[in-house]
Amino acid sequence: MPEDVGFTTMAGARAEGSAPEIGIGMLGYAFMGKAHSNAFKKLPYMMYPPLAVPRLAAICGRNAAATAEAAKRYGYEKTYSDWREMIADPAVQVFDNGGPNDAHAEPSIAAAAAGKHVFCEKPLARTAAEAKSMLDAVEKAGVKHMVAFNYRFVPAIVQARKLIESGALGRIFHFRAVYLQEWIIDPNFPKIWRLDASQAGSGALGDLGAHVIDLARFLVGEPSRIMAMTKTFVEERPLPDGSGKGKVDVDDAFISLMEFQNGAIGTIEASRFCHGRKNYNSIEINAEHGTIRFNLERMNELDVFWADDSPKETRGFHNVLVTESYHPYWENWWPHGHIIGWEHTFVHEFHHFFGAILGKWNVEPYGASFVDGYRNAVICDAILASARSGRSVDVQY
Ligand code: SOE
Repeated sequence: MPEDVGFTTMAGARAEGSAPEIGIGMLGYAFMGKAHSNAFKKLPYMMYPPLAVPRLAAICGRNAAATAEAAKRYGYEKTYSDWREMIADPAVQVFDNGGPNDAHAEPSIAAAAAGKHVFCEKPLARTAAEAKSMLDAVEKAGVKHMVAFNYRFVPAIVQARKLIESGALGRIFHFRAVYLQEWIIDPNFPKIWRLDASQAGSGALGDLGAHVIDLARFLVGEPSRIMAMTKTFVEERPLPDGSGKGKVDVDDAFISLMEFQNGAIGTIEASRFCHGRKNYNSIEINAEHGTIRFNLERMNELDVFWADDSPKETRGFHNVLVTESYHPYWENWWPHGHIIGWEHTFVHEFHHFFGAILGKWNVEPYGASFVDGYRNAVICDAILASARSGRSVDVQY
């Protein structure tokens, strides 16, 4: 069994000798297809020498012309329009599911049964039951599995985790997180798949809320109880094919109270109706010895307040630029202050997954496995149940 190495060991791991190739079968060519492909190409020369070299074996998509264009753009060797054929390709060792939420379960389950390691975008599934079927499949197949909760791989978030793990912050009292965007306030924005429950499962909850739920579990621990409300501000939208209007059956926003097994309490929320908030994933943790605060729109910074800071006359929040060579992952990048971006979290994430595939470490606790994806889905289901009943709901995995 691989050892549970610390984040520093894992982040600094490098190939001894020539690194093996790992064949990638990419499902999807849109936003996540672009983010993942970019990371596959950058990884070998930035996490250098790489543990493994991703071979862009195949990319699959329903639209043959768009898939062919993506293959040319990123350098995939083959294209498929049927994921079943791509999964059968012996050149594919890793099935990377970057498709919409309703395309997560069936292809990932089939890929696991075919002996492929599976990397799946978040949220893992539309419901906890669907997520559980995916977890059962990968565990039965004995393949490695990971969910793309990429914010676990922001250096500032890793640093926050290390501060908590070391005990420096002490007992945690509060977790407070918001993930706010502004892109569907216009009622004429069409009812795309992210606004359709049959395709997405939920709205802001599964798309943005899943991220803050994962960070709550990654930094604080397991929730024990939640109490939530959801809201759909625009209840009808134009259909993408211009054939009329459709009812919006997902949340535009949610707010939830959270109680954790370790006694901490918190609030989380997500909305796509916040003018001026572009990709505002902001968290704050208040603890026994201090407070930490992070904002994705300033992702290289971590604000830290130490209760015992001295002299007390100058006690205040420190704004730490998390870009020193001793900060997580920074030995791979640039001199301090030369900041990195959202795209680089995917490079770190695949470095982590490849190390797990090579047996150097486990996906957990620093990466999110399908167990984390399933637990996340249970919490999302509990939030929707609480919003429907108006009562608190215990979180039971
Ligand atoms: C859209 O809301 C989105 O792309 C999410 O799907 C991603 O997970 C998030 O990282 C950025 O916003």
